[in-house]
Amino acid sequence: MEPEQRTILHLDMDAFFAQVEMNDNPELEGKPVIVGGLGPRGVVSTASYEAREYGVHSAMPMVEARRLCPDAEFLSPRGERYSEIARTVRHILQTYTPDIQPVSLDEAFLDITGTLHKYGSPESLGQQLREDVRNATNLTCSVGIGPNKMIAKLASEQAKPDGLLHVPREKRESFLRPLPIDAIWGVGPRTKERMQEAGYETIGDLQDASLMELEEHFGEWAIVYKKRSRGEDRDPVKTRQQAKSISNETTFSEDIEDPEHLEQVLYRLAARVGRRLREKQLLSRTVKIKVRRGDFTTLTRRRTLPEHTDLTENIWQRARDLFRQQIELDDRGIRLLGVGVANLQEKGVQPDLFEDEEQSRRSDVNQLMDEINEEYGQGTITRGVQLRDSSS
Ligand code: TTP
Ligand code: MG
Repeated sequence: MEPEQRTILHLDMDAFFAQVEMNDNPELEGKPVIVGGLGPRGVVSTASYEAREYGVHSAMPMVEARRLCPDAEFLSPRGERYSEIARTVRHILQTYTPDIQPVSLDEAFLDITGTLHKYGSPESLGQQLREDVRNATNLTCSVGIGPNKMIAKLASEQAKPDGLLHVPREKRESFLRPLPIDAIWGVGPRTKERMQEAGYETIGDLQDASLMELEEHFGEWAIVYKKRSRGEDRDPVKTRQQAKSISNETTFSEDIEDPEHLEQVLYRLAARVGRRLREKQLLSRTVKIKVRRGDFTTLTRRRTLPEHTDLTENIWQRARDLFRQQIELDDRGIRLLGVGVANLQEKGVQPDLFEDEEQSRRSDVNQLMDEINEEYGQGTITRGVQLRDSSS
């Protein structure tokens, strides 16, 4: 479906783990319930709305939750049970549309563009769905509906708990206007800080800024923020099949500490991933690295790109940035390195808004390298500049 005509629904269960526990054990009804790791280093998975009033929230250390709300019920998670209920919910979703993108156990996007007519309005479809979920599980959920995934998700957040909010296409700008800048997808804590330093607090501030002004602060990302602030998001609902990722990793025969050596390996992995992307005619927007240390501690870090790409150069640059900025090398050495891409879409689905001369030049070089490597064997040619920092 064309992005201009889509209707997207986002469903998210309310205080999922806690609600399941309360539903399975009526004695917990009305009490603050906190589910999570109960050991000394445990963290909160979720807190019931009663417990949230004491300031308890997901990812908080359990010791702190105990301090804030000592009289709560503290429970360790029952993963099997939550998955069982998640499956029930998934089955209900499938009676509405096959175009479902599960995001986590308790959350999914649905492209309801094609089924809307059966229900009369987005609201009545959403209410029917909430009722079906309620009848099958005895649990409440919240639903957001909008012209794209970003709006739908923000709408379901505002509808919580046990609510529904529909933001029609023509209302999206006014809906976004009062929200804080980090409601925009891709604006994390660090970008938020930078935006605030530049004087932008709300999405409305970004709506009012000129593109040129934004470019001064955010470079290539300005256009992305501008579009997002207006409520534009062309990312389609991706079924599990389409959401697949591509990755390559390598384990060393002995642990490596030398950063330059590691970056060379990182480059080769990025090049292999880029080649596989191009073979499959796919573009990616998320680059991931995986690092396993000598003591088997494993870290993964990911970053989203401003544009879809299949270029080795772009994948490599992000992978290297992640490696340099987020991985601290120490005497444990590195045992395994991996590079991957996710958030894939087929080439040609989206007109490339970000195509420019530099990009097409790189594209030519990549294609040439693929051809040469195909003819003469992998690794025949790699970029001479591969380890030079071309972003600075
Ligand atoms: P969320 O949907 O983020 O949270 P929630 O359902 O508990 O509450 P809300 O009403 O705000 O949607 O996450 C769903 C479940 O995933 C949650 O119940 C527990 C689990 N979870 C974790 O284990 N760790 C986390 O950090 C988060 C955010 C969630
Ligand atoms: Mg939830």
